[in-house]
Amino acid sequence: MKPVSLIQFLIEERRAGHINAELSLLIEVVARACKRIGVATGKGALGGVLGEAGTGNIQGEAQKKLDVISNEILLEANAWGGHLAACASEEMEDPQQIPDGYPKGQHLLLFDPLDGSSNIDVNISVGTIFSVLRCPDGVTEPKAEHFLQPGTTQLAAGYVVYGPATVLVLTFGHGTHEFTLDREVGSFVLSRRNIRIPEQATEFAINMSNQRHWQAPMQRYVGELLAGRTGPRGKDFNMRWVASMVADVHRIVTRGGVFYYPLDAKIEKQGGKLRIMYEANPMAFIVEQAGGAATTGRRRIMEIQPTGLHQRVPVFLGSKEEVELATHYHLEADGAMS
Ligand code: FBP
Repeated sequence: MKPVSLIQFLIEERRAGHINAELSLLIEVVARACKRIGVATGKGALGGVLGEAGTGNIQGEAQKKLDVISNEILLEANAWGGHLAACASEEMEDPQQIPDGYPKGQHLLLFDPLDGSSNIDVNISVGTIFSVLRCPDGVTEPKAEHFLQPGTTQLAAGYVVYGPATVLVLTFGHGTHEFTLDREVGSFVLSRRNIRIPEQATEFAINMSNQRHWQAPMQRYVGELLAGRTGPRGKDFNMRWVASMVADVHRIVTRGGVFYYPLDAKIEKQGGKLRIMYEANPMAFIVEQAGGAATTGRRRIMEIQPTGLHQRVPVFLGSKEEVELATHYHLEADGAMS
């Protein structure tokens, strides 16, 4: 079969009426910026890009040099692209306006420029996660409140994994598709179309070191996974935890499984670990479009009305049967299941 490039795929999506020209061009700009981030991460110690930047972000986290570099690459590429009204990032407190003198577009872009920061210096896969929303009509200087739209209003979502291969996974709400970077040619090529995540799973991903802090329903659910065929589930489960959400989710998009970052006593006050606007919502859209499910353990992530640009939520996502069972245990414990 003749290889289909990302550009050709975007033209097909436009002809199918799934996206408009501006959104198509915006995705091209984001993909090109991610190629540059891939080159920077690939240099490692030789590029002087490892280690701390010496600065902190709005989340109170120490920024890695590559967090800052990736953020700047995405801002610069999208500033002059002409497809955006504004963008927002994990690394910035407030939205970034498009500089005067540059044309503005109808879209809002949110991104986690480098997900899995704790893995950068140890050469484990990291990635970029992004989500695209429509800018409300008549708004010329979008503020944080204009970004606070439920995940169901996303026009596009995607992630890029910088691993042995550089892979882009993308959805516009008409299935989830994978593109692999052909490093010789320098372009993303379609490698899987209309991905389906198996409904059943035998692999789960969770940070087990938090177990003693988990709520009772999570203790019960994971306890049953660990009991395997000797327990009520009657089958064995294997565990994986890369600690880069993009890598853990890409494994699920590739061969099924589930990913959990539940609420626990340590992070209760902040509402969770992962951020709804540029981690949970885009991943939920991608997973749901591939036949999986994504909840907070109690409700569908994409139906949440966000209240803050850097709001955190619990994340349960992946193979439908497992996510629904874990969610059922939480609702049952809450007495919400009559
Ligand atoms: P950032 O690296 O973008 O801050 O993302 C958070 C993250 O690294 C996720 O990628 C990952 O799933 C999780 O935190 C790992 O958490 P922990 O350090 O508790 O294992």
